[in-house]
Amino acid sequence: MPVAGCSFRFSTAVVRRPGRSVVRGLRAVNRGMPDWDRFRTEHRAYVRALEAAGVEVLELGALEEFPDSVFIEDAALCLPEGIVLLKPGAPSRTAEAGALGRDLASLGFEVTPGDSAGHIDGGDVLVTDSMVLVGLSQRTDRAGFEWLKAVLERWGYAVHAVHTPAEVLHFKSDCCVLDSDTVLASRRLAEAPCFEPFRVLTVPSGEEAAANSVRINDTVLAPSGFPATTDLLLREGYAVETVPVSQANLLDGGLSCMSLRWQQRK
Ligand code: CIR
Repeated sequence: MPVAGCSFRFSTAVVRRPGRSVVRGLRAVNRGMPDWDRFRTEHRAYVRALEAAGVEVLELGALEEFPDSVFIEDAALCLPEGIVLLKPGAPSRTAEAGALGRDLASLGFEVTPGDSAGHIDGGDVLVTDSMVLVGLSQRTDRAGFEWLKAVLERWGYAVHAVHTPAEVLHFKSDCCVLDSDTVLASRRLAEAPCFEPFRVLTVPSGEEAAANSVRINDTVLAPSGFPATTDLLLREGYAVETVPVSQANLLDGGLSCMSLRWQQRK
């Protein structure tokens, strides 16, 4: 059952180290090859930022056979009530969830198998304090949504399907939770009816990628290189830590997708 703060108060995060194969990760448009050393350096900075925000970070080993497995958020959903494996929609990523399930089980976590007939990526699942919004997208279909809805309703969550614009890979590529009542979103999502109950801060034009920020406890981690968004967040009273994600960006990844974050029950 969702409780106030459950969408940004976290005790635990799981990340996966990038393998050398990450440079072959999927991308919609080729904007240059990621640099492996830079990717690794940026990933380490990301882990340090998570720790500084107050979560315990559990680091899983690299999976060379899955170039995109550093984008771990797409393969599972972690909530205080339990961990659900998902069913990533890209054919090269579908089996990532099984590998993640084995890793999580070896850490002692119980997981609900991702046995949906459809597909669903974690990047399309926005957990807020009052509801879970699932973006139907290139990676998440109606069957995947219906399956996750049935799982989460058993845990007391209200789950709604929303539309992800065709040019946006994942719903959360373009939005994030800032607090119980507020989301940050790109202009193309900001006016979506799904955000009606929320106060929406719109990312300044030209900085759309900064909508993929992530609030963790009292800090908003925002991608570096988007000064107008950082200023907006500071003006609104949020504590902001900027984190470089230039190499993940080349693979359509950002801050939210490189960790699973949740409040573990004692
Ligand atoms: C992919 O296309 O699946 C990866 N290259 C990027 C995934 C980013 N995940 C996310 O935004 N949730």
